[in-house]
Amino acid sequence: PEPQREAWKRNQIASFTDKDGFEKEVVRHVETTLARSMFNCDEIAAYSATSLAFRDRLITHWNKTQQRQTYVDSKRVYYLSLEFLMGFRIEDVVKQEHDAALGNGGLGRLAACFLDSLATLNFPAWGYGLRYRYGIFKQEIIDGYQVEVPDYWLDFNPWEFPRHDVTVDIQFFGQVNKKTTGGRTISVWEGGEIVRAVAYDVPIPGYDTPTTNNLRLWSSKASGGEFDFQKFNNGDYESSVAEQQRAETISAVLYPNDNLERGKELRLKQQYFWVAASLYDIVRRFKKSRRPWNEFPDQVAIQLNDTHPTLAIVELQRILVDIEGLEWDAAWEIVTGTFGYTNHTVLPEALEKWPVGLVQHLLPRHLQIIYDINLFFLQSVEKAFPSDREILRRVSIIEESQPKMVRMAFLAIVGSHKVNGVAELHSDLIKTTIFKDFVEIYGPDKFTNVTNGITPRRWLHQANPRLSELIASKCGGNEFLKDLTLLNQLEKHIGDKKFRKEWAEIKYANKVRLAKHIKDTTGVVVNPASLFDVQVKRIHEYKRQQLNIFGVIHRYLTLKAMTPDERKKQLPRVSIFGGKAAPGYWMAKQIIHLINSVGAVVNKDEDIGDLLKVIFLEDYNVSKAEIICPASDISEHISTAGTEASGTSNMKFVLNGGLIIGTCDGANIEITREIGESNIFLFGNLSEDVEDLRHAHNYGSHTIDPDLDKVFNEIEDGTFGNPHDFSAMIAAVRQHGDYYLVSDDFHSYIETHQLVDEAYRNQDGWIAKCITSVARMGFFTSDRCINEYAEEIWNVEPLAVDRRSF
Ligand code: 4GP
Repeated sequence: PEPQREAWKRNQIASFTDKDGFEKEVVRHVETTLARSMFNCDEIAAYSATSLAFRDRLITHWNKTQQRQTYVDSKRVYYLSLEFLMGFRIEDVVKQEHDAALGNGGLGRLAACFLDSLATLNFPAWGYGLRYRYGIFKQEIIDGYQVEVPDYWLDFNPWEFPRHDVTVDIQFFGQVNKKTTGGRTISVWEGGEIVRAVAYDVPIPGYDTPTTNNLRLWSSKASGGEFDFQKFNNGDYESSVAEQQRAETISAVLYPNDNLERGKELRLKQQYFWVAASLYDIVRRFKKSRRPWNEFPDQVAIQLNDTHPTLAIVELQRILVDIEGLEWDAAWEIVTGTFGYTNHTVLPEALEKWPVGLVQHLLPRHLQIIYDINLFFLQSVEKAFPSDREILRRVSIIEESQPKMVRMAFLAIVGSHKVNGVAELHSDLIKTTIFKDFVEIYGPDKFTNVTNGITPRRWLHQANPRLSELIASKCGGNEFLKDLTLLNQLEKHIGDKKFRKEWAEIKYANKVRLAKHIKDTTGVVVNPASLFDVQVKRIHEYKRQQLNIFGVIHRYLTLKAMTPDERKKQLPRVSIFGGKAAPGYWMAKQIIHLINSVGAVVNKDEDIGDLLKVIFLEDYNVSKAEIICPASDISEHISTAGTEASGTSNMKFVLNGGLIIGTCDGANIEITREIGESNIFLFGNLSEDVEDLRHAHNYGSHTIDPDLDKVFNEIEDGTFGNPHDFSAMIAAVRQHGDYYLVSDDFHSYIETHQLVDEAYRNQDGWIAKCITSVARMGFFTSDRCINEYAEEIWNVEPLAVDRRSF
């Protein structure tokens, strides 16, 4: 009401236009919310009060954004992802703050960057995920081995808001019965068990805009309330809480696999629980508008982040046909108009398949619908390719294996209007390999590419504030954080000596900071003047940390063979590794063990001193990436060509003024195109040759690179501990066909590292390369990705913001 408006405005949460306003709010929270005095305000209290003060403002913006989006009711984007690898950190006070580690690696971090861009660009968008009680495990290194420790991250999280009033009951198991009502036969899914989904909301603020979107995470809870008092009173305490515990298990833990699927029943339960709750929410919001159903795709775009949410396609078809009473064809047109599917990998072991029997048991009605989707799809294929029986077998959503399997990627393609890969090479590869038949069936237009990107707000401005500030001083202020192509203004300053000097000083300071972190966490002292060579990412054979550590051993042997005088001429290097291995991935764990074993020998070798240090940083995560990326001179993106869909840390390192050594794979190729071949160190075989090489290994003669052979011999001599521990790694190359082409690429890898050394000796030239590269990185902002998705896949517009109303 008008009369109260002014009073309401006065009482509104201060919007912190000045430091004092913020400080007052912090003090207010210490004294009232936390009921303490400033004299007994410890770190935790200071942290809590600071976040609460900030949170107040966030909530105001969030509420207004939501009100406005509801009022305008334009098309919304829903990003469904089982992982959102957020990471939070505010220096010092914030040692208190836990990383929100709800993801494994690239796929989850991409989702987090996308949320940031969606809000910054003012798109009406929601993220939907699961609120895991245990995020990705914490990694400890004990005696050189990875040990997993649970990460219970929900102790105190000021950034989430439980919505106990937003709940959805999710059904599992049961049976399907046919019923006739009004002359129409319908399928009714009955019986089974119900688990309740409770919403927890996390506000996602945009940069330099009041738009604050919502990330909704579902938590599972027993539907029958806290516990069964009846059983409790009967003295059966254990089973009175059993139901609750079983229900809570669904959202208890993030599966710790990256680029690997393991067909566990609980995982399928997670997937259905999450998509059913999210769709219920989305459909409820749509129904409020009372629009006809055929307008659903004009109001709703749902993006499937990998195949994990593919059941959403089936669930929406079920809602429309079984519950809303639409005809099959009309419903299917709505479904396919709504969904888009992003593929993130071509690795066969990562493609999701579920046993038909398991789906039948858990989701009986969904299996029927999947069979019907498949039937109609195969009928259309048969019509188009009448004499080709083979193609039907190849593209069927049901794989006729023992046991029969549901191929989730095929279901995702059939149920979406667009399918995209995440870098040019990868998008081409999916069209010519795993999804080739579907390009024949649907034509090429259904398949597209959106090359990944990263948010410069976090990966430059927050992670590397000094560099961001220096860049701002040359690019006309902070605008570049919203339009990253403005970085190109840096190029005209390359000749400016003072600028280059400042640039180099910032890099050095960042290296000092990382050196301190290394000292604090490993006890090893490294010289910040050395070349810092970094490979941090999930440990995986295809990412080839083994190639890196074999290269390090080669360097060590080369240095050992030198005279002291020769050694003096060598460039000191620190090889830094970090990354988690999936707990069940034995070979990846052996790789970690080898890296640590090499470090243990090299780091205390007095002949070598500073010339080579080998560091394994424990528990690599988003917060640590923010310390590591700004401190890197060269980073390694050395996957076997054709295996890394895109990679995004390659972009983070270059944007932070580091160069990269890499294969012609994923986004490395586009990075090269943008920054120029002379600013990147490429090596190794090309993707088009990989198949032939593998074939030759298995069916022709396979000779191991002689330098690599020497490395293997040294390991086998016991230089780095019990050789038996590493025999499988060596055998993978020597005896088992060297699937990842370690030997084929070894020589060119070593040679290219020599070029890196030479280039680094010319510091002026090196800095010029770094600045040029940063200047040309504008393309790799996630803002560009989101605009491409919006235009090509979602058909949504941003919602203009009126700042005065905030
Ligand atoms: C990852 C890819 O391995 C990585 O190349 C890509 O940059 C990232 O997705 C984001 O698109 N894939 C996975 C996975 O994490 O589990 O498939």
